[in-house]
Amino acid sequence: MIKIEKSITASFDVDPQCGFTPLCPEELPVENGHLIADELNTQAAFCSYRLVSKDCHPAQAPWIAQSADEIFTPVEGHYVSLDIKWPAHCVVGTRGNDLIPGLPSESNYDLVIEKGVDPHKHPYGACYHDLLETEETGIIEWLHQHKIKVIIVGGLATDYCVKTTVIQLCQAGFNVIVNLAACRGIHTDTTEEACTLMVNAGARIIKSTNELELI
Ligand code: VGL
Repeated sequence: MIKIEKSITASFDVDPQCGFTPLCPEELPVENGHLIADELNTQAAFCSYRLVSKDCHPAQAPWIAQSADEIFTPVEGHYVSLDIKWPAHCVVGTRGNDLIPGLPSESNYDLVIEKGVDPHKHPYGACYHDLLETEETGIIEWLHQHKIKVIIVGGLATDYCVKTTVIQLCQAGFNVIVNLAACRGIHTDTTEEACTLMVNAGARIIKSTNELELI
């Protein structure tokens, strides 16, 4: 069991949005991505603050694939700010941008972080607006201001935005716990690789909140 001291612990819901679930099949549906709300709510009960990040993309951007063949191909000429193409997802004002059913409304979170607003940037991690990690979103500072030392993370998708956010938080010096029951990945192989990379960065991985207890 991992002992959790609530006053220094925050819960972080990474991109738990309909655009990453079968509720929006034309976007980036992650298998069972819509089924993580209960476990995210349970992990939040161990924490004194609750944060959520959201992909808030424009409808048009250089990284948006125009056909299925373009998905995962490199974005030419933008190598420092953009890497590969994805289907349009989580566009502001569409259902894909909404939080999945079962989560609190945004106003009930302590911090909401919007990312991917600039069409010339498609960040994965929630701590920086850019892939080179030069432009902070403000989360790290916010967590320090609130005296947070431990962060329990869940969300979508394990192999992209969860992985990168977890590694960024580890590098910023936080004690990070990844709750697998509150995450879903896009592909099995990249999800396994993501778990290795997160552990190597210093994160602890738990199967579910059953492994946590409050002190
Ligand atoms: C994500 C792929 C592309 C994610 C976002 O939230 O994990 N994955 N954009």
